[in-house]
Amino acid sequence: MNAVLQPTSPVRSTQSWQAADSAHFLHPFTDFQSLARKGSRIITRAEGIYLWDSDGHKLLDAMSGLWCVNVGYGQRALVDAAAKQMMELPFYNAFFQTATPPAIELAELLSEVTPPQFKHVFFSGSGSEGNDTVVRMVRRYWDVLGQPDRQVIISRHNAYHGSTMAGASLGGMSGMHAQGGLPIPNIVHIEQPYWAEHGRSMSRDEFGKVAAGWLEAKILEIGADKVAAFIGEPVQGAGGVIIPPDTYWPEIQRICDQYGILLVSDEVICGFGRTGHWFGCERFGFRPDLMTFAKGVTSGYVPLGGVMVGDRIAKVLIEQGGEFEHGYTYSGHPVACAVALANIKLIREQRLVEHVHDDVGPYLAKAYETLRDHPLVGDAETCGLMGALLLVKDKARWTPFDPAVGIGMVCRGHCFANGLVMRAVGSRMIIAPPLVITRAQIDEMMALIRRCLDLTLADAQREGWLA
Ligand code: PXG
Repeated sequence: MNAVLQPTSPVRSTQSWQAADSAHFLHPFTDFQSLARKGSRIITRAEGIYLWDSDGHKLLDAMSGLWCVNVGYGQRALVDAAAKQMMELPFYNAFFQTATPPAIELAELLSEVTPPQFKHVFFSGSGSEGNDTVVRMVRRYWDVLGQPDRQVIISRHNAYHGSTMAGASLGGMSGMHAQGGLPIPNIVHIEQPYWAEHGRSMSRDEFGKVAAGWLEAKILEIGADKVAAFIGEPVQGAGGVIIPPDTYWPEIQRICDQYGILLVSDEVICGFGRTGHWFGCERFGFRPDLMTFAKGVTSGYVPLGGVMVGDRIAKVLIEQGGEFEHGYTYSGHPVACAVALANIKLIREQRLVEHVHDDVGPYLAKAYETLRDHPLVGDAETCGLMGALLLVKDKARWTPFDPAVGIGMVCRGHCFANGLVMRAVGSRMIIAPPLVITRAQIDEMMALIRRCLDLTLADAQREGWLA
């Protein structure tokens, strides 16, 4: 790993950063007053899989920033690619019959590393924008084909597809829908394939088919001639690393095929090696018509997103569509594309997808198995380099804690205090570490996780939360 920069001493004190932060910076998904009382943790530098805060504390970043720093921090090749491109051509657009070399080369490379039906890409600046493009493109496709009534896009409860109007509408987060008049029309949701919540009376495999059947039921309820597409994350990330049974996606594919409905895989988290395959749809064996990506495409070094457009749709839009009236200033931003090129080349050269598939993915899976003996852990599961722990009050029956306890946030507090970044989604503790993580670093992470679970258990015993 290259060290890009030597540690620099912070120019301001933590207190001064925090005061300016709460005076001026409205953070995403944040209760502003409550954060102002506590003060932000200021992250000042990073290297490999570690972060340092403004007080000099070192943290193992088991969330890869926000599911994105796949190649780890401090990769010189990405920094050099950005600097070189900024000197040569920091920006030019792709609107009026122009293009730039990095955008063209990235489009070419993406068609190589994605499944064979993808030969075209539409670039955006983020995953949310990518999903806005999905909504526009899916509806345009059916318009061009003379089926304008095919408007409805089916998604899932507890899905996350971003925070723009379309992204948040596709997503199934009730808190988001409660603010701002969402979802927009013609987006509906079915239940998620979460076995622990909906399927424990069945085997996982049986449940996978039942959960996919909810899509068929919804299509029949709406009328197949009104349904445009189904969208899903191969593994739901922000929803709590919900790993579907292996029977789920093939059955979803069968249903989409049967009714002629477009299938969209939101690969913003699962793409670029996270599951031990280049893309999550390859792990789960389905063949999407569109694939949203962001995050791992640049390992988060600069913002970039987009949509891979499968042949079925590309052919119609190119041959019959005329002008597609949609695009962003930064569609194909040359600096972002140059960084993505360097990132994807690095993933290939360092064989990071194979590293996850053959080595650290199975190693993490075994390590997670051992957590099943912990008194707080109801379930422990992984998929590639994503992992989830379900914290329960009663192991035998998986009785949940009183939500007022906020057991996940208690555990997360211990993680931060002990040098580990883990995320809590309700009572699920989740991880998605950089793909460059080694076995020794997984051992280190597991020791931290166990310590934090022990501390959380001690709290639960002392406070009477187990009663
Ligand atoms: N699709 C998926 C599957 C995502 O996970 C987006 C789209 C939106 O991407 P942008 O780049 O617009 O943020 C995401 C983003 C969390 C968390 O709390 C997850 C995301 C974003 C913010 C927080 O786990 N995923």
